[in-house]
Parts: sequence; C-alpha cells; structure tokens
Amino acid sequence: PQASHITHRKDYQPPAWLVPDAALTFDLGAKRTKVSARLNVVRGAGPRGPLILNAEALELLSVSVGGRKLSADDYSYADDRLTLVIEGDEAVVETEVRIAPDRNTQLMGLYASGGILCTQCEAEGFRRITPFPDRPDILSRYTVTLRADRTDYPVLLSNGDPGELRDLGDGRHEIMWTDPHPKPCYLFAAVAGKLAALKDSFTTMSGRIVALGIWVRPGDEPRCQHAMRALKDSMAWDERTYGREYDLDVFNIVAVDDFNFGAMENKGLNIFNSKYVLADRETATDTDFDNIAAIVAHEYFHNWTGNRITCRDWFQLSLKEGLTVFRDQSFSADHGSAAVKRIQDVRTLRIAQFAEDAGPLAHSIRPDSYQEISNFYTSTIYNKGAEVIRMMATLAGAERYRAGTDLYFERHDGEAATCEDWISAIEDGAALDLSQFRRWYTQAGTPTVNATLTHDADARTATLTLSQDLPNVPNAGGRKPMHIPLKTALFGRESGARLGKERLIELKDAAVQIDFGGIEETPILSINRAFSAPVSVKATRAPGELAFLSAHDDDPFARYEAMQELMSDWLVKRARGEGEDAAAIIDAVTRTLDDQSLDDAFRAEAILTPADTLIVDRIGTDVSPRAVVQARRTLRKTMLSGAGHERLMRIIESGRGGSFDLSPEAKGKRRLRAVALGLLFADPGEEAIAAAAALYDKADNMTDRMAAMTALAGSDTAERVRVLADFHARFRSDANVIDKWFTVQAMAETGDPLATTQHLMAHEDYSASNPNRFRALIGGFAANMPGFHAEGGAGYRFLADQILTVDRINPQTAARFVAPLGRWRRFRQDDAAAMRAELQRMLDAPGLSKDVREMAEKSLA
Ligand code: BAL
Ligand code: ZN
Repeated sequence: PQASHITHRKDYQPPAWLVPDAALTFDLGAKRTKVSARLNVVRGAGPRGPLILNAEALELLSVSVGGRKLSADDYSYADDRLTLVIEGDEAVVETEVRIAPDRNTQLMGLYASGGILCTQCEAEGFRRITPFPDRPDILSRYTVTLRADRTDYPVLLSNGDPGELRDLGDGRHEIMWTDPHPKPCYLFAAVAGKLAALKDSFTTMSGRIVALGIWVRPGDEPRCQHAMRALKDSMAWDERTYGREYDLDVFNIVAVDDFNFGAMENKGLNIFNSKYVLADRETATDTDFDNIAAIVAHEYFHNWTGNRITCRDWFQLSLKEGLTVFRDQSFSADHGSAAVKRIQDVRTLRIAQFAEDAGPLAHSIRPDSYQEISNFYTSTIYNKGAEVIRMMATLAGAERYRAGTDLYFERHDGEAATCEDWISAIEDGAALDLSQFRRWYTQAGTPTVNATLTHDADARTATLTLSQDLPNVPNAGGRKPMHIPLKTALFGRESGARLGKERLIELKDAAVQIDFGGIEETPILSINRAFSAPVSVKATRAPGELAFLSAHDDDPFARYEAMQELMSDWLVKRARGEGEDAAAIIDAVTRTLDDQSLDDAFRAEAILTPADTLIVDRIGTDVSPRAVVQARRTLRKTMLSGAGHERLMRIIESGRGGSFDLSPEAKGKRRLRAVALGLLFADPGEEAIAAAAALYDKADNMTDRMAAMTALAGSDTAERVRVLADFHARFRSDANVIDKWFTVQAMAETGDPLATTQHLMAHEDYSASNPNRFRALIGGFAANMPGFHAEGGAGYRFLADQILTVDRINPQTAARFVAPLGRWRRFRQDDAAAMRAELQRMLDAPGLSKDVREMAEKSLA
C-alpha cells in the first residue's frame, strides 16, 4: 500500500514564491482543452528555494521563464510537482498544458457536466487545470480569456467583470474576464455552455448596481425565481446585519448536475449543484426551498467570510465555513420561524456531528493534521464550527458581537487569515476574554455537562451543581475544562411560571455551584436553552419534570428538548429490553397536538421521534441495531394508538386545497400533515392508505406528494406500487426529482431494503458517476437502519462494494460513505466484526484512493 502523506498544522511556512498576477487563456473543448498560463512570480517570505508548482493530471506542453522556452532538462515534473529553479527574485513563468475535461470523473478541476464545461477548485482542484502553487495564502489578480466554439459554448463565464465577446471568425469566440480582487486559486472558476439566465439586479447600500444572473439549461429560467429572491435577500441582509456590501458589478450563479459539494463560492461566479437552484412547487419540497435559500445565502456570504478574508491554510477551514454556516443559519432564522430553524439545526448537528465527535474520526474544529484535505469538509468544521461562533455571539450580545466582526473585517480584509486572527478580533472588538474559550478550537469531543438542582424550601434558595467532562476521543487535543455558556431558567412546579429571568451561566470550571434566591416553590431546571452550547446535558431529574417542561417551558427549543428526552429515555430502555410505561409520552404528544397556541411547524418537530442513530449513541456500546429499530416502531405504534387515528386524520385533512404559498404558516401546515401521516403509518389501516393515496393524487405541490409517497413506500400495499410508478412517469425527465424517487425507496423499511436497492441499481436511470444519484440511492440505503444493519452483514458488504466502485470514478464522493462503517464500536460483536471486516477489505483492495484509505484506516484504528 502507498505510504500516506500527513500534513501538519505546525509545519506551516509562508510561501517561498508569490503570484501577484495570473493571466490564463483557455482554448476550451470537452475532449481537449489547452490552458496557457502567464504568471508573474516574486519571492515571498518563506524559505528561499525553487518555484514549486502543483500539477496533477496535466499533459505538459511547454514551460518558459522570462520568455525563454525551457528544455525538459531545465525543470523537473514528477510526483505532481513542476519544479523550476529561478535566479533572482522575480520572473514571468509561462506554461501550456492540455487536459481532458470529459475524462475528469473526479469532478475536481475542469470537467464536463452534461454539455457544460465547469470547474471546481476547492480545495486542491486548480492544480488539475494549470501548474500553480496551489495553496490559499497565495492571492493573485486574474485575467482569464476563454475561447470556444460559438455553437457548443455560446456562454463563457469567469470571475470578476466581463469584457466584450469577440468573434474569432473560425466558428469560435472569446471573452476576457478581469477580477480586480486578489484571490486564492481555489476561488477561480470558469464555465462554458448552452446556458440561459434569469436576470435581475441589486443596488447596494452605496449605490452600486449589480447585474445578477442565474444560469441554467434553457427553459429552466422560471425555476430560478426562488434562488434569485434568496440572493437579493442575502445581499440586503448582509448589508443590514454585518455591514457588508457586494464589491463587483456582476454576480453570477451557474447550476450544474454533476457536483461534489452543494455549491461553491467562487468569486463573483458561484457554481451550484442544480439541486440547490431549481425549484417550483410541483418539483421542490418546502425543505428544498429552504435549503436553496440557505445555500444561496451561504455562498453569497462567503464573499466576505471566505473570499475577501480567506484562509491562510486548510487547517483554518472553519474560519470561513463555521462562520459562514452561522451566518446562513441566522439569515434563515430571520426569514422564517427562528425556533423551528434552531431545532432543525440542532437535530442535524446531533445526528452528524455528535456522532463524528464521539467516533474514530473525531477532530477539533481546527485540526492539527490531515492526509486528504477533502476529507475535512466535515460536520465538525461546518456545524460545530458554527456553534462555536454562535457561542461567541451569545457571550458578546448582539451589539458587541457586531463590533467584533466589524473589527475583524477592518483588520483582515484582503488577507489570508487564521482562526486566531478571528478570535483576537472578536476579543478586542467585543471586549471579551476568550483565553479559555480557545479550547473549543483545539479540543475535540462533545462535552457532557452534569446538572443537579436542589431546593432549600426554608431558606427559599435553590442550588445548581454543574460539572463538565470531556470524552476520551482520538485526537482529543486535551481534556481541560471548556468555557460553556448555558442559558438557564427555573420554573415553579406549582405555578408553572418562570421564576425570575433567564440567566447566562458561564461554566468554566470542572465543577461549580450556583445559587438562586427567592425560590418559593419547587423549582424545575431548564438548561442549555436555545441550545446555547453544543454539549450533552445530563440533568438529574425527578419523575414528571420532563413532562412538566414539555408543557410549560417558554423556550421553544427547551420544550422540544424535553419531549425528545422523554422519548429518548423510553427508547433506550426499550432497546435494552427494559419495560417502560409510555403514558407520559402519549400525554405530551396529545397535549402538543391539541395546543393551538403552538405553531404547526413546532408541533411537528416536537412529536417527531428521535433519530435511531441518536439512540444508538446514547446506549453507547454493545447496541443491537435491530432492537433500536424495534423500539422505535413500538413507540410510534404506542404514540399512534394514544393520539388516536381521528386526531391525526383531522390534521391531515386540515387546510388542504388552499392556495399554495411559502409562508411559515403554510409550510408549517404541510410539515405537520406529513408528520401526522408518518405517524399514522406506524400501523396503517385502510383509512390511512386511502388518505395517503388521496393526498398523493390531489397534491398540487411536492411537499404533500412526497409525504404521501414516503408513507406509502414504507407500506406493503398495491398503492405503493401504483404511486411509485406514477411518480417516475410524471417526473422522469427531472433528475433532481428522480433522485427523490430513488431515496424514498432505498430508505423504505418494508420488505428487503437491500434487495430493493440492488434492484434499483439495475434501473436505467441509475448511475454511480453522478454524485447526486449515488448519494440518493446508496446514501439512502446506508441510512436505512434495518437494511444496512441486517443480520449477517450483507448491508455492510454492499456498502463497501459501492464505495469501491465509486472510488475508481470519484474518490472524494466515495470517501464520504465510509463513516457509517466506522461506527462499528457502537454495535454488538457480530455486527462490529462484520463492519470491521468490510473496512479491512477496502484497505486490501488494489488501487484504493488516498481519500478512502484515510477514512478506512482511521475508522479501524
Ligand atoms: N467551500 C465549499 C462549499 C461551501 O462550503 O460553500
Ligand atoms: Zn461554505
């Protein structure tokens, strides 16, 4: 096996050479593209040495220095590096290379998607386009000339501002794009193809008129309205909330069908997975609409947090990603139900990030080493990174947080910065002491906060005892006490009212006691309200406390949390074979469903059962995955019989047939309807089947249609077959919708999920080379608990086979699917052994990519 190369954060050195200017010329074609580069290079502050240009999968045609063409003896080109010895401190270096976009299945560098040529450079794709010192702390001014056939590639886009499109008289045309803002090469982008745009404009706060374009396949322009609205809202929001204005005259978004990420923030030319652009009510669910707005905002916000201020090195990735996720979460919260958004974000965090932080792939938000940087685009860097920024904002309060961010932009605009730069700016600008808080950047693992509240009735005081523990995970980076902001309140058991104001407790010590005075009645603790810190809370609770909070807490997140805790406790006990009465859950669920003062979206979230993976994590070791599934099914049946069919049927029928809109109220109604239908299908009778079939047939929007199809897909009925066939026939020409059709079936628990998935792999619409389709089917199956964890290990074997297949095409995508197998430590011996065997089998496979190798090795370690 190949030796793995490890990059360490401590080894950072400033660059030996800088590239202030880069002029690129592309002679574009899908089979062959010639890239000519003219780089002005000057010595940087790093150790004096040769100019080393990264160069991967390039056919090198020529190299010149100072106008003199070099012979092959004058340079070395080996191990993906082109090394040139340069006398003096500056030079003009010219290279010509040939690349083959249509053979680029990795989707890194310049590649073909449908008939479109497009690029993806983050993190290290630019070296697959032209020889270049491919690191984010080298900022260059780019001029880019694109030449291509006029018929095949009528639209030619790059970063910055366009010149005139010029006809070359030989069937080709060319255009030059100039980007005045120095940028790292990972933000370079170019696109060529038959594209049409939805156009609009935005006037910035200082009066700059920005031409906006969202470029898609001709005919799809009307389906970009939602993305365009989100873009304009994002531009206005960033001015209002962070004082950040757009800085070019043009902002373009292009949608492509083959994409490794969700989207990419290239300067002035964002490239998107089409899944996160195209939407109308017939084809997109409310979740799709919300995701589109969030991702459009995310990429736009990167213009300041990522592009104007970029990362010094890839260890600083969370500097731009954690911050930008926090910014997009805040944007979404301001444009809908903030409480529901918070609940959804925390659910995502717990399912993906808490699991990562407790397993073999745990790392801090600023890791110390990596083998393959694309494996570090993780939920920890993104979602825990966002939680860390949120804690700083909480500690500072809105006004001081804004002073901190203002100072950050003032100090570092135009620089490649570090997480430390950000922390110092917030410290100085917001007047905070973050010396201990910095441990969030270096220590991995989810802290546990233990909480016990006692009451002295005579003294009318309450005492809260808090302690914190850090888990012993790989790459823990230390286990010293963290600085944890905990929003806390007490409620009176008799009155049901909040006792005094909410307090922000800053837990800094390993253990601490906090006193509350004037407590006249038995107090009940509400802690980590709004999920103010990304920790697990273990509170000592008397019977009935969770039920009380689920009815009385005035923080919506805490109220939701109490319901989740009630259900989790029950599920954990049940999966361990311990009996447990569900009366408190049934009572809380029916009360929530009947409480008209709560909005529908909140009610839907509150009655959802916790994800299986959370129950697995809570049990911790020796878990039987089948027992967890069984416990969940039993609980849902119990909830159904407790809530009663009629109550759920009423919800399903309510508000149907009204006119469609995307207001929070309308979305909430649809969400509650879907959740109620799902619960009804815990034990579906004829009435439920008929209701789902009617919802499907009469749906005037994808949210209702998907809810109905999802419910039916999990049932063993004739309607299942009919509806799945109808769905495919209706939407066969829309790849993003057909992805849903694959996912719904791969996730359905009826019958034999593995056989279903294998059958679907033989479908003419299946393709392992399209990341969306692979994620839809194989990712759907990996999330199918009874299917993936079927006794005997056939699900594990199947996933490993698919990873190996896709690894030959697209290692970056393949590596993302190793994590489910890496969870083996949680499970019973037979399951764990079977999972380990598959990890080992992958490692033994010839030609394994370093992407998958890193994930599999770490998972076994
Ligand atoms: N920078 C990679 C895609 C994203 O996080 O926006
Ligand atoms: Zn991002």
